[in-house]
Amino acid sequence: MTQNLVTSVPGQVRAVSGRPAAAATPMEVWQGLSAAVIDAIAEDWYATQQKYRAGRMEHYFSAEFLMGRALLNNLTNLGLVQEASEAVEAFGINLTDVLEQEPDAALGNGGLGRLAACFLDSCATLDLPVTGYGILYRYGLFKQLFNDGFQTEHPDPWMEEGYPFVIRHEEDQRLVRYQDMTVRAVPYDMPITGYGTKNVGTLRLWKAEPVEEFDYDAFNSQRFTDAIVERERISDISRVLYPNDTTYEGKVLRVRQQYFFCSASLQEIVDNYVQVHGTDLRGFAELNSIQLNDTHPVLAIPELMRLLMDVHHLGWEEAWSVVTRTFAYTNHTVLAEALETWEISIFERLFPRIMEIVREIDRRFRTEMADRGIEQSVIDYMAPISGDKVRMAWIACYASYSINGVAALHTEIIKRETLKDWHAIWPERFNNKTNGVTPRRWLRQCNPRLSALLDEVTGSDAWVKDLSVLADYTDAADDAVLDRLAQVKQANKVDFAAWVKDREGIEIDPGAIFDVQIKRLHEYKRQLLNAIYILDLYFRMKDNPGMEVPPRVFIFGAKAAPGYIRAKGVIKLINAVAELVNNDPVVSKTLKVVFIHNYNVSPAEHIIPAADVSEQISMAGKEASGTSNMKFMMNGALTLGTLDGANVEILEAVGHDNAYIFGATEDELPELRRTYDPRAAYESVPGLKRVLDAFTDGTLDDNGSGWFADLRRSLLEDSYEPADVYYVLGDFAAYRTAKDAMAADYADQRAWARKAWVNITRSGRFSSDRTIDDYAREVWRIEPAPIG
Ligand code: GLG
Repeated sequence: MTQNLVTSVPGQVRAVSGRPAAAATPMEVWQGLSAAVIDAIAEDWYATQQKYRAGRMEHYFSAEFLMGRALLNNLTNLGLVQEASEAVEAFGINLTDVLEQEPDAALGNGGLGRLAACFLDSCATLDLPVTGYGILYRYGLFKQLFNDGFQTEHPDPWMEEGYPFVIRHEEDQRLVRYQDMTVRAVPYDMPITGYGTKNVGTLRLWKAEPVEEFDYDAFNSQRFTDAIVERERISDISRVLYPNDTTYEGKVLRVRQQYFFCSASLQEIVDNYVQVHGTDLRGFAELNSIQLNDTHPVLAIPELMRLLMDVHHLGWEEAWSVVTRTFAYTNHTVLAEALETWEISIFERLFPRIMEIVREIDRRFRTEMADRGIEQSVIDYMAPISGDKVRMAWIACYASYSINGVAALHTEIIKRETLKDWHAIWPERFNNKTNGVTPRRWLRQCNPRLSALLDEVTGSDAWVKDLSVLADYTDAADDAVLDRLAQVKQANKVDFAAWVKDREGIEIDPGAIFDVQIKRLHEYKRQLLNAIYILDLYFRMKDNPGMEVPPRVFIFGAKAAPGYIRAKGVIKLINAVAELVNNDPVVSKTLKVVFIHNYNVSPAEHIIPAADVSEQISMAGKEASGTSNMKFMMNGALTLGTLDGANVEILEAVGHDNAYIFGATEDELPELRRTYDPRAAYESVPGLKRVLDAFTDGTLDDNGSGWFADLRRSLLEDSYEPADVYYVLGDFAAYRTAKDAMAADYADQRAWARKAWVNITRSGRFSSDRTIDDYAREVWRIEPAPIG
């Protein structure tokens, strides 16, 4: 590092604001401080890129990177928090206020996008030669507001005021050609600092721009609009992130987006290979591997074929041999609607050459399978093309050398069901990589009090780079440490209560149990089950005013895809329950319901350190992994969950005494479902009838939308799908028992703190450093390349 921040920041602030640092706005100070951070890492960043280019590299292709804020993360990683604080205090502003100026880079929907961000952090920290590639969306995930309890969506122009953490590299631009347009792809690079290392990794995000600024002739002949329209059509490609977590729409534009970043990234990777290693592309796969984060980047497979054959003149077999040793595919969900398929007509229209290659892949696939003696019906099912559709997941499975799920149970399910035909033929391609989260952002940075306690108990900050060391301290906690842990949680809850008051206008009691469910709103995640519990508890308290109920705050955060009406119905319902509970003069003394609007990475950093209970209640078999479950565990919240996704492994790590597990298991469900009658549950499980009737009897107001009646019907009546597909009523009784018991256990603060401590110290295997180490050794075959 060339300079100290205290000396460099004032100049940067002056350069950004055009006035003395002391006269600058907090936003300008944020800009200046951020620029000073870039200045501090520039040499190392360049050196890292040069070093990585020379050897074997991994490229992480993802349509989403849910990065959140960058400044504090970088200061934390570089050990510059204190220095930055002094630097800005010198002209009379405190660091917290500066940090609050930063918009979230919300270039992702949920788990999949945030996982990509955690992975980049781990790759940088482990000095691994990995680069992320994606799209520089001008608008990130929509901003959520509530209007009468209904979700409304608003644009998120996150970099409109300037964003110092992406740097435009005009010189590295590429042309991406479609049948109907040619587009300039201009890369913007974001530095990815690691903790306690000089290496700085890169996330390269492509922006779509017209090849020419605008049509000057059209403009000159007064056709102003014509000149602008074409320009805008091109800018559309990187304009918005699709706001669907697991289902998809807006087809042509979405396919354009996917091809856009795949083509630009591959052109660059291939050119780099030629520059460094020469023109014989047959060696490409020895030096490059590409991870496909779900099916969104699968167009990279035919695109690499095209580049190798049409530009670099390899024959089909040679090119196919390179391609099938280059790609690895991660599946993130078993929900059928997320396995992308696209109309052939879209491909024909956008890129006929790519379609021609897909057809040839399909033809050869069919021949190869027939030679293997596979039955025709199975071949038809597995083939890349079926009917008028191209099946992206099937192309990925055919062309990839590695196929992985994201938690042990999920990988078993894809082997057994979702991708069973591929597993039957190529079992060796399948492997599990249980997800992880970065302990830098999700512990070190968001929970300074707990971090300080861990430093003290373990005698150093080594856990930040190797979270597994905490396991040695599970038994090291005496009562004094446990009491300290309880104090840390309490102090975090006090901070959080103030944050909630400020942001949502609701008073909550820091002495209450903070019970939290934060994740995308989806039926399978069963926020509805949680709402039903709250409503039932409300009625139980109304019936029985003397009932001993530990004070609780139920906290939600969730966005629903704008077109997913039933999910929006659940949001409205939870807000209506909040209305009812929070305004009841008696019940509200004990219970509060808070729906945090616009849930995102930054709110999560406030919520998670303050949580006592982590709700992970998806129907077993549906949540591929979950990652908030890991963040909560690391911060000492106890899991209330089903045996789904990574919850299974969390339970393995902490034991039954330190988690609250309930509900039907994945292997029990098929049998249970055969005879399941939700109406019988409604009639016979005490309390259920009253709760479901309250949806429609005037107790809760859906403002005439009819949405609550729809929710009730979805649980009780067969329509186009069977009633209660997600087994909400089936699991309700077990959920209530577990949740009541959990709340009662909270009274013994020391016993609770001990459980929390076990969770924290056993969270090592859920660090994304462990996940990335597994990928690096078993899939990517790359080595650390420290710059010194
Ligand atoms: C998915 C799944 C989550 C998973 C995440 C990251 O729904 O269970 O944790 O990816 O692998 N589509 C997703 O967001």
